[in-house]
Amino acid sequence: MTSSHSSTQFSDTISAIVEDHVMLITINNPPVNAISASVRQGLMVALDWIETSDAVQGVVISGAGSTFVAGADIKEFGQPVTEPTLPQVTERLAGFNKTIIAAVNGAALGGGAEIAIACHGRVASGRSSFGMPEVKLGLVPGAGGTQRLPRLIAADLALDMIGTGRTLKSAESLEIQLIDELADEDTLITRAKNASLKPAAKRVTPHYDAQKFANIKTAILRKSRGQNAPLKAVELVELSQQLDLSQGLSQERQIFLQLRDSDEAKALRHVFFAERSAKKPAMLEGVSPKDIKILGVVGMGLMGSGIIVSALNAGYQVIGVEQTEEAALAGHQHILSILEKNLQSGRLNTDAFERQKKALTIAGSLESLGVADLVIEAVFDDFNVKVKLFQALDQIVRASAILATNTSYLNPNEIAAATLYPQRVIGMHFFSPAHIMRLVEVIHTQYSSLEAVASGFAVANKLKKLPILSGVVEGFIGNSIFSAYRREAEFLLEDGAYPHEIDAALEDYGFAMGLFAVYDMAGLEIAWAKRKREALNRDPQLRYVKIADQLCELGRFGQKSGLGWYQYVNGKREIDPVVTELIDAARREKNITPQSFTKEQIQQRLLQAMQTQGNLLMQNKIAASASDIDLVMINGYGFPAHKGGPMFAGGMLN
Ligand code: 3H9
Repeated sequence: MTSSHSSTQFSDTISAIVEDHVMLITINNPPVNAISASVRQGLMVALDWIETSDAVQGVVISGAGSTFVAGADIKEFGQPVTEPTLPQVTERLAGFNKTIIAAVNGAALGGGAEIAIACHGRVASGRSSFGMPEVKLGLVPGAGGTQRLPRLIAADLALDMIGTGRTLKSAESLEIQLIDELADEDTLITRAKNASLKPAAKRVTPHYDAQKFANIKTAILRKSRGQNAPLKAVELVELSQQLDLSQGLSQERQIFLQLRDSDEAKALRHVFFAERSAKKPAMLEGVSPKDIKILGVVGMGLMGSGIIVSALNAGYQVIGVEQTEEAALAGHQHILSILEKNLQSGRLNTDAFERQKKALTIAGSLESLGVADLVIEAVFDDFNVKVKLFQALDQIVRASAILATNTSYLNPNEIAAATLYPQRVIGMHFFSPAHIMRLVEVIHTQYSSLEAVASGFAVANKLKKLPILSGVVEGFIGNSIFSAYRREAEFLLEDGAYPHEIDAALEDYGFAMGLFAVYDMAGLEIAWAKRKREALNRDPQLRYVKIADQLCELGRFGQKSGLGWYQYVNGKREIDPVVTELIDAARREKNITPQSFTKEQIQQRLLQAMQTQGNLLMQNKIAASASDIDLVMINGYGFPAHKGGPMFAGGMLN
């Protein structure tokens, strides 16, 4: 411990200052004040000191910078536990003989929220937020959260926070009495200091709504899809209602330690760090993006409207263009209906709603795009249509503007080559519905300038998306891996597994829905049309499964027609003997003796297909890393995050 005139340093990350008999402890561990060993040690030393000091009558704990504390240091989770542990720290805070108030200046997440609720009171600024996101890391709160939170707020509300990991803004935290006072940023510390000089308020465990608790529990269990952490979270919150605090805390510790070393937690930690590293692609190191203020979106169908809604949300001025005034008006109506829904659900307040409406201009011709800094096209996925559009834009937009194509399957190299300035052409492959799905593949063509790519990447980030860089290959990263996966699933059909068996294996693995059920839901005709276009160029030597084509020839286009890979009786999915017979006939035709497959064998073959394609994409420098591939498959194709993605699951990263 070192001491200057007024401030004391208890460890590298914990400093304190005493004023008017109150010690203000500041946790300063940039960038997010994660609770590393130095934070835990420093807090304990500070508490030792305060315990014996007559000069200190109250204590305030706050965080330096804009975060209170973002939780335990996730980087330490792979390593042996070192003392003092966080549960020891929170226990000490909770039982401390002087009043300790948390001055919550920003996000209090995980262990950060646990520190705050172990204190004897909480004063928070409008910038604060509270959450226990441990389930998203395959964990449960491990420093008292599962036991103290349901004693502080109603148990149903605690279950919702702990079981879903959702974060609450300051107003909601106040409403449910998770915090005692809301203060302006400049009076936060003073108000907390005053509170610390009063005796800690006696709390009565709040009454909770048993029916609501049961409903929340059911929803959490239904969404868990093979994940263990949410089940354990529910179990621990239930225990908080049955055991005394110390028994509950010891159960929590035991379960936390088991989960911490589980495959699920390792996989989700991988995803956490994969997302952070995807934000800083090596290819764009040191490259500054252009300043993009006005976005143009051509095509206001489902995809274009979704992109426009995201762009309005991010604060851009947006010009939406359709071919005719009529189509533009229809697109406008659709966008307004999404904004209105957001207003009704409270996602937008009235000011933001009005601002977003004003930020959108609609036009029935391209001329208005002369002022746009970036134009994203979301028109019909046809080469000639897109090239004609980009050539027209070449005559309208400024030379400095960037043109992005949202194509899924066309070759952006060829689109770029047909334009005046190929270096300004990139791909921005959004996923539908674009205002909801996070993934955006940002495509660098062979001509794209790094500045153009960096600009597309920065815009996607500003839209609060997850941009992943991809080189040019058919289907980019996602659809190219998805094709390999789909192809293997169809081989499996011929080799002996039926659609419902493959779907059951996928759902067992953690997918929300099996592949064939998803096909039926999305409709089979678009992929059929694509296969027909490609038929002429198909290598006859390659194995081709024609069952999907035969289904379409029979008019079985999926759920909407009541028939697809399954039959739908009163909306319920059922095995269809007609499909079974088609599959059996395909096997006979190729002289394949069907084998029987276990769930694990099916899962293994499908994973292997994804991994092989993933490795190829890395060798060909289409994907920058295995973790980027994992993020694409998790965020665009429903791969279960708690398995870490296909590359992680295949041991390519651990
Ligand atoms: C826990 O608390 C368990 C306890 O219950 C029990 C223990 C016994 N640790 O996201 P960003 C890094 S589990 C280590 O890009 P933003 C991150 O890697 C924990 N590092 O910024 C990145 O580093 P780099 C429960 C962390 O502004 C940098 O900080 N808590 C941690 O978009 C910036 O992060 C959580 O799950 C951490 N806990 O978002 C909260 N957090 O620059 C996890 C961040 O080297 N964190 N880093 O790439 C978050 O949700 C966001 O980071 C936050 C800021 C909202 C705080």
